[in-house]
Amino acid sequence: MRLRKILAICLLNFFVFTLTSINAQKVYKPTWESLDAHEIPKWYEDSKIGLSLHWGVYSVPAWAPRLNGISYAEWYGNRMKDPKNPTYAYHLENYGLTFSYDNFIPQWKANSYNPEEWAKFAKQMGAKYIFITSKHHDGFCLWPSKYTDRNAFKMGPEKDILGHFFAAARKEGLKVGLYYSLYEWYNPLYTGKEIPYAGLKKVTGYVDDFMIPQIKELIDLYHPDFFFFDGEWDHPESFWKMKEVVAYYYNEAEKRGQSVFVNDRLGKGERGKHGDLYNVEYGYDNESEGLLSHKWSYWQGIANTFGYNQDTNLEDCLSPKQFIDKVIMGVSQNGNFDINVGPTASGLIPDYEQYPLLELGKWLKINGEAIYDTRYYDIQNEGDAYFTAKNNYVYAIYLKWQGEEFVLKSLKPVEGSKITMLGVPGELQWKWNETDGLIISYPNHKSRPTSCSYAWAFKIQVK
Ligand code: H79
Repeated sequence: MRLRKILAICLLNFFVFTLTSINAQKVYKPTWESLDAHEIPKWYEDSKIGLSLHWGVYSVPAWAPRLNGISYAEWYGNRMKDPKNPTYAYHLENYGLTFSYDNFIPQWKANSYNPEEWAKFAKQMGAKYIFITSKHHDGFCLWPSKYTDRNAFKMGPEKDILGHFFAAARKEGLKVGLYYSLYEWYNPLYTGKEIPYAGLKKVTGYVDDFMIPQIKELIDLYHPDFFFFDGEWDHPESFWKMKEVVAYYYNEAEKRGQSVFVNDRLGKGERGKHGDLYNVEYGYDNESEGLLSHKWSYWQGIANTFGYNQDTNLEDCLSPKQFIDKVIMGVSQNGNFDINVGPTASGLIPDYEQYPLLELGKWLKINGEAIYDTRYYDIQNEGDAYFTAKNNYVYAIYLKWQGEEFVLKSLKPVEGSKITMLGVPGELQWKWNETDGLIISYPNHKSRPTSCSYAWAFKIQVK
């Protein structure tokens, strides 16, 4: 009898223990140790391609000089005040000395704002997630923040831009995130300099009473799937208290069972150290960087600007081939590609920005199998062939057409392996030997397959 009772208690304990551990949420603490244990969501690793948008008051003047091909048109509000920068002269000529940046606010009408179109476009180009500037360095907010009237609901467009954005993107099945700039160039709360700043509500501390509450407000209102923070470089993490912010974000997401991530811009000197992914903004040297064992993402404007720049020529834009090559090279090195477009003030994505992205979408319709859900392979590339891996397969994606024979010294298929080229029906003949490696023949077609004209992917069983 006694034994039975003990057994029953044991059993009960077992159930209670199991049930509570199933329901147990991870709780993150505001320490690097705790936050570093957070894992990047599988959905992000699988997704590979995302669409980033920079849209705001700066989309009205929409101008910046180009330096080595790159422009930062979203920096207008800062550069217009620097007599050494061409933006100063441009502003003087077009608007005059007394026209302040905040005078652009009422001119931002966002008349053609149609986030459903943007979300559909993102899907067409093959992106699995989308994100937008909730607030850039100019401090203008794209949501009805209760902490400032400097927002698109109270001024300018008079719309809850983020509310519509989240609804539209989620309706299309995209993950949705936000860009948020920690610093603001001219916010008197931040700089301590009393200057006119449209919409400002006076509180005591920028970080404690404004920035942190704003980020929490965004989390609570929209449950974003991720954050790309920026503008962290003025101060260390201890100033911004981003460990607290990220712990709050992770814990709120845990409660909802949501898999979220943040980038590594969490304080001066912290890039490449913490956060779920490391952000590379422009300039990544494909050959020397090699394998990056930490998840990273490549972030750049397709037209080499983030915000809309009216002074963009076709040659300022990546061509479809340049862009698709970069995507392939990045993915083979454990990267995602977060490509940015800058809609016009009214809300249209310029045609020259759409074109390369839509070409990527077409390429992915055939070759997506070699990109999505893959992981990096032991070797990133062999000459013009870049590798990705999934299950028992390696995909060798050639950036250049080779002719009738494709030679790969670094791959050994399993015996009897079928080798195919994505988009081309039928098996290809191949042979392998110790000296020459793998030789795939492409004899049935004297010319390139018409399925694609940018890059060609072989599917090879290696396990
Ligand atoms: O939001 C986009 C950029 O505005 C922001 N990050 C991406 C995602 C960014 N802020 N600063 N930087 C990128 C790099 C700094 C560039 C600068 Fe300059 C060089 C600031 C001053 C000199 C380029 C030239 C921008 C303004 C003048």
